[in-house]
Amino acid sequence: MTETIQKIIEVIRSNSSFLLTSHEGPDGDAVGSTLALASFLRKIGKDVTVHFRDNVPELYAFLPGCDSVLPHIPERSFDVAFVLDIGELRRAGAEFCNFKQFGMLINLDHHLSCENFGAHNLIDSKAAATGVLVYRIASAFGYSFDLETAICLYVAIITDTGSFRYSNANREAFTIAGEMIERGVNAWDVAEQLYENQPKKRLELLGCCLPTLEMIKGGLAASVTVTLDMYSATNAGAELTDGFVNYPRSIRGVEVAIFFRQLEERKFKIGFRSKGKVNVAAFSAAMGGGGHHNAAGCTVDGTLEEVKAAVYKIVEANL
Ligand SMILES: [Mn+2]
Repeated sequence: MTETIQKIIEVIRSNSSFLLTSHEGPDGDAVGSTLALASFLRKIGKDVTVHFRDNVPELYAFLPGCDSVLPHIPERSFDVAFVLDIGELRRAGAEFCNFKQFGMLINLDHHLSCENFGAHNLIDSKAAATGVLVYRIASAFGYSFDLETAICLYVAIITDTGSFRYSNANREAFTIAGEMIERGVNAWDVAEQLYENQPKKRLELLGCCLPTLEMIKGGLAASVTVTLDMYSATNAGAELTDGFVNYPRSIRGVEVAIFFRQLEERKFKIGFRSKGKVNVAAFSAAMGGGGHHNAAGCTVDGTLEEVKAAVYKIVEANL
């Protein structure tokens, strides 16, 4: 057990109320790791409040504890706040960042670049998911994993490893997943919830998105775009665009896929995905963003033409 895990366990043992949060636009690891920690802490008798700036995507609504997530932090104090999977504290949202009613902040993360904003920072970029860090803590605590906690941890790992396909799918990820199966998680039930349960309008939105495919640098990179007009045309929202970037990445010869997602008239969220040879965290860092070797992102102001030109320039120069 590392010293940091030892210290975090001491903090858990000696305190009773906990506030947990993760990043805006929560993904499977954000939701899964936070709800796994919430489930573990509740089972050992702690008072736990979970706050996310944004709604939990419908896709993860089946996760135990999802209905207890609060859009606003209650007016009270907490002994300890945990921030999970976040990279930068500001991604927790203004409400959490302005909230000061807790005695200590603990940071659990696996991003390549993560600020050391906590009193304790358990940061390991080799961990496949932040859920892995929650597992290490609960496991070192001596916790016997129950089914609810197990489902949350399994989802954190399966989503952040792309169903065990990405290079971060290491032995520890498989071992923990295997243990969670032993605790009663049914792999097909989870896969069915995550991948065989799409609303029809997601496919309609994908139908608008795919014709925007552009090849860059002789086919080494490829991009697709989703605009606000496409949302109105299909009555679909941004939460349904998860995974769209995998289509350009799936093309033979493409090393880097780029997803332009319009946030406002003159504001785009840019997602980069790599097949592994290229570190796309460097691309997003050049544009003020962050992320991992294989998955990174940033937000850029401008028209689609301006944003594409700026991004393509960086990709052309660095690929
Ligand atoms: Mn993660």
